[in-house]
Amino acid sequence: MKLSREISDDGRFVRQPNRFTERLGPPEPGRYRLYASYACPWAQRVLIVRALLRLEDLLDVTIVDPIRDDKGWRIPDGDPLYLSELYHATDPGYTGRYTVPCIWDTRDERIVTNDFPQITLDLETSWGTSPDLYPERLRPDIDIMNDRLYHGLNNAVYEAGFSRGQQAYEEAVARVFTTLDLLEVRLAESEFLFGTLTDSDVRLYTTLVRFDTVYHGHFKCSIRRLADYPALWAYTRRLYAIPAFRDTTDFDHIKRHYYMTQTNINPSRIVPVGPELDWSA
Ligand SMILES: N[C@@H](CCC(=O)N[C@@H](CS)C(=O)NCC(=O)O)C(=O)O
Repeated sequence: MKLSREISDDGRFVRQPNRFTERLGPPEPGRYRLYASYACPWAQRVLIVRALLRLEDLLDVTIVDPIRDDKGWRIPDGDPLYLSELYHATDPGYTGRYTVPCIWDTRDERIVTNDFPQITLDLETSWGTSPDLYPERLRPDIDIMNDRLYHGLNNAVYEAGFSRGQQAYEEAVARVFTTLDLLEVRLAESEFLFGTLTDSDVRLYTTLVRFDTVYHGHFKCSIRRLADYPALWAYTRRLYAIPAFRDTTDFDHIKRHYYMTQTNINPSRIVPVGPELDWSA
């Protein structure tokens, strides 16, 4: 893992920029392939949107092995065997981390995008619009919400977990719980963030569903559990009941990935047995 390059002098985790940021053109059956991991919250967003919009026939998918080795994500029985090969085929000089999600163009043999915040928006606006996950009238509000979710929660849990300084860690954790406290108030009064299911709910879900299982322990976001927030816990289980969310949530991949791959945080690679959570309740 080349993560050390993304640690600032004061121990903060500063995520690398996304290297491939081309916008997705219109769908062409058989042309594009999504590389994703069930473990990864950024990749699960795309898997959920693909399922909600019923894009299975338009966007092929390859799920990588949950445990990364020193060559990065491995593709079970794949040709190529490693995701890195796609990155180098696209940019021979690429030196960053080889990340999911990314979309491979099988015709031109190159990665079109690994720009995870834009991928779902492109699918929602030009690949499938039913249900409308990015309604025109809500777009400014969704954009603001997504930005808050990213800095306050989606990325903040990583900033807490990957930080190498006490102060950096504490600052990130404080941000995580301030955000959860605010969301608890909002979701006590509303079924979804905007009354109707949108892109923002997808982004919030993929962090919440991992919270008690990996972020609470492994990333030390442990002031409270998700289960201690009645409205957020009910909201997450409500989304889990939707097949597109449930069928793309794989706790075995999630646990094995975080605990066995991020060995700087968990050198023993032991995967905890708990927590016991009743997702069907
Ligand atoms: N593209 C973003 C976010 C996507 C991302 O971080 N994906 C993770 C999995 S959750 C990944 O593929 N990591 C590969 C690595 O760290 O080597 C980034 O460059 O940081």
